Amino acid sequence: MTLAITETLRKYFIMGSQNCDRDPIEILKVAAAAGITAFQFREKGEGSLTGNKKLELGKHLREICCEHNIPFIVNDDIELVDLLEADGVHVGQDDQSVKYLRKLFPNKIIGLSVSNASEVAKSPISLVDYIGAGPIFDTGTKPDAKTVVGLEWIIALREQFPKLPIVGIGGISPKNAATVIDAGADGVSVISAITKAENIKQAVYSI
Ligand code: TZP
Ligand code: MG
Repeated sequence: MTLAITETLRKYFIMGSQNCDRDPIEILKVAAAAGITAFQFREKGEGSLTGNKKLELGKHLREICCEHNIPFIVNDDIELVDLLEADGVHVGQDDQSVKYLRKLFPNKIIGLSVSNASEVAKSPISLVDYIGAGPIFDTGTKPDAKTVVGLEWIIALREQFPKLPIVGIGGISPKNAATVIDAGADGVSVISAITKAENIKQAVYSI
């Protein structure tokens, strides 16, 4: 059974090996069994794998998502989208244009990060399946994260786009996840709340 995109976004786990001090394959297995609704392979930044090692890890993670019927989304790397037969791709403002991606992947999930009103103004919102809004809270995971935008950003986006699937990102944890949903997001995307959790199963339940 395929979930609607808004349901898919509800517990959206993002991870690359650089985020893990345990085996990423084991982390994803536990998170998938515990009920994440989507996964993004984001192998980038300091300490990340490249080339064949990146591809090999991606294959393992993709397989786990297949077994659990969880959409597998690739961050940025268009070549990997094809090689891993991903369900979708997520890009930021400075990556491949959404127009180009939509031509390339007419039927895949396309997600776009937006952090402020001027980014929204220059983005072809009608061509994306969802937007990632943030950073909502302080995050130690992304050194070059943009200015923290707070829950106000979710509220503003929801007002402007009543029907657009929105997922919050940045500093989201079991402690504050509900506030992101209450502000109008369809879901939360998290990295460290799961990769660094003592009890991954519990973390997935509580976001
Ligand atoms: N984009 C904006 S904040 C962020 C990304 C990829 C990092 C989110 O990581 P965490 O650990 O959930 O704060
Ligand atoms: Mg990017």
